[in-house]
Amino acid sequence: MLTLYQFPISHYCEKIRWALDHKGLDYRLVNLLPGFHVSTAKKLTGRASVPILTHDGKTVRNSSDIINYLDEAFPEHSLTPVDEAQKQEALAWEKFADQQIGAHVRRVCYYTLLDHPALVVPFFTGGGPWYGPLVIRPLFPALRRKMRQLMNINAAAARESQQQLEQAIDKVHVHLQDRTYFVGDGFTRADLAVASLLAPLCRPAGYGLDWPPGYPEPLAQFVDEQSEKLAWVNRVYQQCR
Ligand SMILES: N[C@@H](CCC(=O)N[C@@H](CS)C(=O)NCC(=O)O)C(=O)O
Repeated sequence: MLTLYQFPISHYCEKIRWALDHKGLDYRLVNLLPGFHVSTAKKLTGRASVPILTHDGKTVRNSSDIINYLDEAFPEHSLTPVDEAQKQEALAWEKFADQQIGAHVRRVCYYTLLDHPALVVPFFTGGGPWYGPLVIRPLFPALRRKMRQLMNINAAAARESQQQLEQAIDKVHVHLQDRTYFVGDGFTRADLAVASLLAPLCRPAGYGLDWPPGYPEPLAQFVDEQSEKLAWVNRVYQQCR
């Protein structure tokens, strides 16, 4: 039995949902409540972060290690190219997404969204235990303080992350100008990683969240400015998710 411990809103967890779906695997989702996730996650891995995958007595954390595990345990519909040069290229793009996109998207989004509890609390509690909203709503101010501290969410850091993201989105845009996929001529973990980690900016239906029709400012303006260069994210979600 495959079990994914996750947050529905987390784009690193979306990487794994997509990988599992791409392989057509049956799995159980355990949606954790932010803050309360720490005890479950630490019991499983000794660390606080999700996604965490358990399978037949084995526990794997960290999204790229989970994809490695899935490709070894379930080689059909592999996300890792067989050709060694293409494999290294796909892994390099995935690392780029994990390091140059993931945390910056999270900081830029939360910088705006944490000021809008009515928007963000349903993201934190949807699909979780029934008591989630009852617990998270009154604790939200404390949770928000902790998140801002842990993820360095403030105006200066958000501005810096926005600049880093602009560069990363440009790099992706240039690379994809004359090709459909990042590596070779098929969908790989490179496409999956970059698209899922950028997805919160694009709100694609396949992500599984009940996105709002638009974002509040200042996030709305940033998303709007980048929308042309991000059009491929929605395209890859429509075609491959
Ligand atoms: N490098 C990790 C990053 C995972 C990550 O940042 N997870 C966030 C959610 S997006 C998390 O669990 N944050 C809560 C915490 O660390 O306590 C991966 O690829 O899995």
